[in-house]
Order: sequence, then structure tokens, then C-alpha cells
Amino acid sequence: MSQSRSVNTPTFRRGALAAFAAVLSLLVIACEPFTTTPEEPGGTGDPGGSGDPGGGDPGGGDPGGGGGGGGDPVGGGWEDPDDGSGLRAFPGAEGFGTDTPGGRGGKVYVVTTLNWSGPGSFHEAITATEPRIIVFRVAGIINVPGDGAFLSEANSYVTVAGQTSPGGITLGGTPGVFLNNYHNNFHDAIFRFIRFRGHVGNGDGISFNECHHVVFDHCDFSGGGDEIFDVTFSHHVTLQWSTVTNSFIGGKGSLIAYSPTAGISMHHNFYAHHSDRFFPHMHWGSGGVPAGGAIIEFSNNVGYNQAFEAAMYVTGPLDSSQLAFNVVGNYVKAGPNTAGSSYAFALATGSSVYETDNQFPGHDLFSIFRVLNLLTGRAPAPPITYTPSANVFDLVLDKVGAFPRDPMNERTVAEARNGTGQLGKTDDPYLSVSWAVPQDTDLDGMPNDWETERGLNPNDKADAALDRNGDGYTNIEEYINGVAAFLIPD
Ligand SMILES: [Ca+2]
Ligand SMILES: [Ca+2]
Ligand SMILES: [Ca+2]
Ligand SMILES: [Ca+2]
Repeated sequence: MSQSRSVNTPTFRRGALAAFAAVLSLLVIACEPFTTTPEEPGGTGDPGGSGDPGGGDPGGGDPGGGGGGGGDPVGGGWEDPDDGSGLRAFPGAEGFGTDTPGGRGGKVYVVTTLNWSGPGSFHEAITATEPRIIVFRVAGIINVPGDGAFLSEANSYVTVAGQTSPGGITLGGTPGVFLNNYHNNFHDAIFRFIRFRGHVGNGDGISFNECHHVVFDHCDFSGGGDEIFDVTFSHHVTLQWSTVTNSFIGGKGSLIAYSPTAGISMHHNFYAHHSDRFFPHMHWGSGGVPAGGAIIEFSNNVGYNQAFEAAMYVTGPLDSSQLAFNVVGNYVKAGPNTAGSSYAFALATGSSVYETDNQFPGHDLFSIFRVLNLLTGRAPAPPITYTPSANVFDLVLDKVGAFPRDPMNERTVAEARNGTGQLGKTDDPYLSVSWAVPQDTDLDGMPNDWETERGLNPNDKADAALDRNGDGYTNIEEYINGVAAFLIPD
């Protein structure tokens, strides 16, 4: 067992608060208000020419990421002690959610059936109450009933390695929600290469309510009747290289909401075909922005065919000096359902915003009604390897989502490239392919050949949690991370 992070309720840290405030005060520069017109909900005014309210630095920005530093200042007063390993969740994991061991050092659960529950099932593994790494020896569709899997703090410290499936795992069917928790401090979880695909009648795709140190990477979310991706009351969450597409007609994409939300990173994702809440709708509810503020990273995402005027919008508060955003290198493309008056971002007036190198051809990037405090450098946040917006559309569409790609991702990516498609198409066939299951005699998750080639023992499961090369990642992590890297096209 290697988990060493305090699991106590995060404590208020005055030092971090003071540092955050100091950094902001240094970075905030007087902005040129591009309008002083008061908020007009639904307003369609386009004065023209204000596509780049920041007025500067197009394409210039900070390709190395930078910022961040030691701890992860997040705002909100959240303590974020390093987990002791100095490692991110896996190579390539970036952002607020990624300073987590997941199930590192824990037991290996091998999913051997597509049945929802019972011995060898995903449900058995995800609802276990010990640190664990979940690998799959089956491929195909797991039909999720009822309200899916309910998680709590006891189910924390888990790595879900969908990439190990010989063909991929789709959570399908018509549950109210696939995975959820509710005010119970679920934390330290890594989800990779899992497709959350609702066909009819779903509410939220995933609904995490009060979680932290959670990473979604190369996952697919579709078919939500409410939001497909619903994360509330949470902090230290990363959504990266994932797809949030194809909600039901009238359905929504993402919600990130309620106090004390802070420290959310969304980068290199693909959003498409939503009636509303396209990029996240963010609000803090009656609790307001937490003392100490909140930092949000929304960078290098690709959006296509928004059917709501603002792709990402903040409400409640409409006006806050306690919010800070990094908005870098996003590329938004209009589609058949995108109104000419649409724009990308309606952030809170008075919030501190580092924005550079964003594109929405033919449209304004920012609401003309929200007056921002523009920063000249990143708000403090963990480093992101930024991609120039000139390249991000192709890079994200090439590499986003779970591999092998299923029909929905193939279709939606092609539609984004071609400028075609429609809202509400959620009934693409599920992917059903599989290849040979590698032999794994000791059931430690690492195939015999892979073990033998590295001097490990294919008849001893104890070596999964060891670290043969001393780099901090255990042997089973080295295997699952290698499989992921293999599946993602170059
Ligand atoms: Ca919801
Ligand atoms: Ca083995
Ligand atoms: Ca072994
Ligand atoms: Ca290692």
C-alpha cells in the first residue's frame, strides 16, 4: 500500500490563500473593457471586431505550460499535500486532478465477465473497498442497470485500466447514471479508456458529487438526458483527452458546479453536438465561490456544433473577482446548429483570465457583456503541455477518446472535420471487437510474455506491486501505461 495522502476533509490554508491573492494582484492588469453594457441574457449583439478582447498575444502563449511549481495552488483554501510519490497519475497526466496514486500498490482485480455484477465483474471491482487496479480480460458491452455503481469514500484509491481490455469496454444500456457518488468524499481515482454510452433515457452519464483527485483520460461520454459529464462540489479533477459528445435532443454536455468547486482542469477534450451546457456550465450555487477563490483550467479543447449561444458560461456569480481561469489554445468550430451570434466563453465579470491563442473562426470568442481582468501569465495551476491552436484541431481529433475507436467517435470526428452532423444522434452501434486475451497465469494483470521479457515471475502475482526500475510506477502500472501508449495513434 502506498497511499499516504491525508484523506481528511481538506483544511483551510491561510498561506496558500495569501499567496494566491498576492499572485493574482501581481498578475492582474487593467483591462480594456470592450463594452460597459450591462448583462443582457440572451443578447445577440455583436458589435463586430472584438473577437480578441485580450488584444494581444495570439499564438504566442507559453507553450511550455510553466506555472504550477511545487504544490498545486487551487484556490478555495484546499490543502493539497503531495501524495509522497512525486508522480502524476501516469505519464501524460496533467492538471489539478493528477497528483494521485489511484490504486497504486493495491490489489489487481481482473474483470473476466461482461455481466454487470457478480464474481469477476466490473461492479464487483469498482465497489471493492481497498486500493486496487482494475484490468480487463474481456471486451465489449457491459449493460448497466438501475443507477449504476454508487461509490463512496470507502471505494477510493482505484485505477480503472480500460486500455487493458482486448477490444475495449463500453458501459451501455439505459441506467439513470453509470457511476455516481453523493456527498461522501470519493477520491483518488483514475479512469482510462472507458466508454460511457447512453442510448436512451439516461439522466447524467457520470455524476460525481463531492470528489477530489480524480482523473478521466481517453474516456468517452455520450447520451446524457441531463448532463453527460456532471461533477459538482468537487476539487482537484482532470478531464483530459476525452470526448463529451452527442447528448439527447434538449440534453446537455457538462456541468461543473456548486461551492466549493475549485481546481478543475479540462484539456485536450472534444465536445460536439449539444443543445446546451456544451463546454461546461459553471456555477457555484448559493454557497458562492469558496473563500480563497477558485482556479479553473480550460485549454486546448476542440468544440464543434454548439447549439447554445455560449459554449462555456458561468452563472452564479455573474460577477466575481474570486475566480481565475486559464483559457489557452482552444479551437471552436461552428456546425449546422450553431447560430451566427454564438461565441465561446461567457466568464464571470471581474474574474481573472489568462487567455491566449483561442480560435472560433467567424465568431466572437468572449461575451461582449462580461468584463474580464486579463492576466499576462497563467493563473497558478499545474503545468499543461499546451498545443498551438493552429494544430490543436487535428491533434485532438486524431488522439482523443478511447481506442480502438467506436462508431460514434469515428462518425463524430469525421463530422467535425467535414462540418456535417446533427443534434441528438445517440444510437450508433456499440463497438464489439476483441482480440486474443494474453496469457496471464498468475492473474496479476501482467501477461506472461511481458513479465518474462522483463525478468518478472509469471507464476508469482506479488511482483505486480513492485517497482523493478525504481521510477515510482509499479510493474503493473508500467504494463497498463505501456498498453495505453501503444493504443493511442502517433
Ligand atoms: Ca445533472
Ligand atoms: Ca502475470
Ligand atoms: Ca507475476
Ligand atoms: Ca517502475
